[in-house]
This record gives sequence, C-alpha cells and structure tokens, in this order.
Amino acid sequence: MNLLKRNDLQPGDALLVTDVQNDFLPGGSLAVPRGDEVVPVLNRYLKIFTARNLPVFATRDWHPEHHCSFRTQGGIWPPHCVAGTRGAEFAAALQLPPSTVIISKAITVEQDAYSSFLRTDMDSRLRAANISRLFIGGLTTDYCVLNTTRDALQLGYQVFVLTDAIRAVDVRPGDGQRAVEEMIALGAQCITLQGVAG
Ligand code: VGL
Ligand code: ZN
Repeated sequence: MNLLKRNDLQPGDALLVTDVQNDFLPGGSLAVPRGDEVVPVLNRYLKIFTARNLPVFATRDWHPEHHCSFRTQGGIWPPHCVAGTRGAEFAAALQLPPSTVIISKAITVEQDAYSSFLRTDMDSRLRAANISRLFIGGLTTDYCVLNTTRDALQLGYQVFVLTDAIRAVDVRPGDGQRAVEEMIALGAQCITLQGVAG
C-alpha cells in the first residue's frame, strides 16, 4: 500500500513537523501519551529531507498567557505552549535544520486554531516554495495533524501522513485511530520511514 521509494521524493515535496513541543511530551502540561517517541523518527525524516535539499516547515502552538482554550479561561485544555516559555520550546532532541521555516499558530487570546493553515501564512509560504506534496508528522494526531491535513487537502495539496511519527491525545479512546481513518477517507496517504527510506 502506498509505498514510496526514497527516490520518489521529488522537488515540490516538503516535510511538515507539527507541534513537537515540550508541553506535548511526557512531563509537559498537556502530555501526549508516548509523544516523545516521534522525536527519533522525525529526526530520520529530517535527515532524509535535508539530504535531498527538500524544505522543512515546523509549526508550534504559540498561545498568549490567558488563551481561551485553557481551562482557567473556560476552555478544555490545561494551560500549555505559552509563547516564550520552556513548555512551548521545540523538543530539545528534535534536530531541525537551521533553514526550517517556523510557523506559529493560535497566537490570539480569543481564538484557538488546530490547523496550521488557520490565520497563518502557511499556504503562501508553501506556494512561494512551489510545494505540492506535504509529508506531515508530529503532534497531535487527533487535533493539529488531523485539522492541518483536512485544510491541506482542501487547498489542493497531496498529503502523506507519517504514521510512525504521530501520536494522539486520545481524550476519548480511539480518537487517534478515527483521525487516521478520516484522513485516509479524505484522500491522505499513510506512509512510514520504510516508505521514504526504501
Ligand atoms: C493541539 C491540543 C491543544 C495540537 C493544540 O496542536 O494538536 N492540541 N492545543
Ligand atoms: Zn493549544
């Protein structure tokens, strides 16, 4: 199924690393079960993409201190990823190349944003770089990865979900699995390292 060989990566491909930030890792304020396991796998993808001179985009959840999604403000999440704090920093072990384009999302107090395309310049940055295929991994399967994939497909990008480099919050058991099924139903393809590393 949907296996790509390493040689099948091509100009127009980009790696999109979503929200691999301390607060989403074990010990963080919104810890994703086994969220840390995506880091070494993403590092392998990062090596493959950079070796082929393909661009890397990294998103970060970047909330103001009193963000509406926080329980303290009536939202559903514990306070997390407050801009400029340690919890909002990328995982220390994540080896992002210096050329990584960083996109901050959900930066206004009164609006949340799970999709990396929502009120960001993601689409224009991708268009400027002539990107047509997105390889998406990171956190969280059932929020940022799902909503980013939905919008990307809607906008006409081809999407490959890196199923070995995503993890779900699973507020309700099965949310992550359902998110993967929805992404497939919408037209995303699932691949793993073997699929790009040949
Ligand atoms: C996210 C929960 C809360 C995400 C952001 O980016 O997946 N999840 N805020
Ligand atoms: Zn958030």
